[in-house]
Amino acid sequence: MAAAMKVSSMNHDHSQSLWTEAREVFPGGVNSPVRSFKSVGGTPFFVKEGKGAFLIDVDGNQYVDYVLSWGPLALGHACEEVVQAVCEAAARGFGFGAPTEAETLLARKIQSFIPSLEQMRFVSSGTEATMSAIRLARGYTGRDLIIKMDGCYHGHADGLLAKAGSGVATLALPDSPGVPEAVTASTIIAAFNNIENLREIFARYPGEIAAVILEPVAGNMGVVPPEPGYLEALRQLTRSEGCLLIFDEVMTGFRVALEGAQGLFGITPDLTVLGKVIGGGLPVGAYGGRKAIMDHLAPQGPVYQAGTLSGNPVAMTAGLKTLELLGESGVFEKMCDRLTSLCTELGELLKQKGISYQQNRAGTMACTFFTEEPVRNYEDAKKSNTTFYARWFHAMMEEGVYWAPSQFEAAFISKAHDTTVIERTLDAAEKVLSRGLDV
Ligand code: HOZ
Repeated sequence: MAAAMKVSSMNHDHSQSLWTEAREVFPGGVNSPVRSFKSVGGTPFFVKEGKGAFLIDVDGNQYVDYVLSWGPLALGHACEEVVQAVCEAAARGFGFGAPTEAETLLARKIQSFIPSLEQMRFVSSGTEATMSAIRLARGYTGRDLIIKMDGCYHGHADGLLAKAGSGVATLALPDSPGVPEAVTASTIIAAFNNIENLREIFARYPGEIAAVILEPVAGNMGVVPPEPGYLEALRQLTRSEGCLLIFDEVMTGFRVALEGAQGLFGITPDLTVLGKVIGGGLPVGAYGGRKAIMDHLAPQGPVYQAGTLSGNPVAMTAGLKTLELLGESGVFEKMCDRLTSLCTELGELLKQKGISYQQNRAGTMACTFFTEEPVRNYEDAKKSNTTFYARWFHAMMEEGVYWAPSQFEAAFISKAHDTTVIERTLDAAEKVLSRGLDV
């Protein structure tokens, strides 16, 4: 694919040389697979800094950033108030491996938006949080099996790497080698947005399912919202089967609504997993839910989980300041409005050019699929034209707009994406589409 790419009019010399060196020290040149541009071709740029809605690479090229560190930067890059709060916290010490008030302050802030987390536990990543939530669900119910949805991604813990989205979908990998069959044998795959499929699975394994885990709005097969009634039926079914419902809101938390997908759709899960925005760009994950369930966690109960960096005070501070600013009156609504108008106008431009597309959006995350049919699940998402997506991605990057380097990821907006930034994005799209892209 890289060979078919138009030669860039931007200078990328410095990025090129850093890439050459990075490939010597890191497998595939990166520390997380989707960053490698493998599915869209070409060489990733190396970032020098981020400012508001923009990324600046080491060659001085500027991009409107719709990746935003894969979601966490809801206020944009290097938001002054967050930087200041983080510097003050860092000056007091980087971490102590002992309790600090910052943990409780962030927990209380999260509860003020998402009250179903009666108790929570902070960890350092979304992967760690989902993995721990699953262990807790098994420990609580005394059952082993879990159900996950085809194309949902819950981090790279062994048992959750079956039919996963995100990088696994981007690279079209089969289930990962290195994961023992005995582990994935405890994971049952269901189709997203298909309640009948779930009923069949429950009928096959009565009394054996510990939990159903899903992204309530899928974000790692591109963005795919739940069909009306799906989450309600899922809630009812899991309750009647005596198993836990786990919402992985690592992506949707503080993205589809301040109250998360659970607030938006009015469905209360038993456990919730959070990450990304709650760390404001620093590494934080969390899982939590009803006290009666959380009480099973050590040291209160027997289910073990621990972490040297858990609740790190600098990361807690970044998350707290981010949530405080994001929760200010009108901020989130404005972000949603701007993304809606970007999607609408972008849709108009694509329509004018006769390009088939589907646009899925939820709050401050969205995804354009290049396909004629609605995208309701991973099977649908896989039908979209990924070759065209790669062309679109590169052409837009040439015009200074950076979407995710994969069809199977979301685009995010931040508070810093003002109307000028949106117009700049639309101008870039107009130029790219007028020049023409082969479908
Ligand atoms: N799984 C992340 C996106 N959904 C990738 C994060 C990264 O590569 O930084």
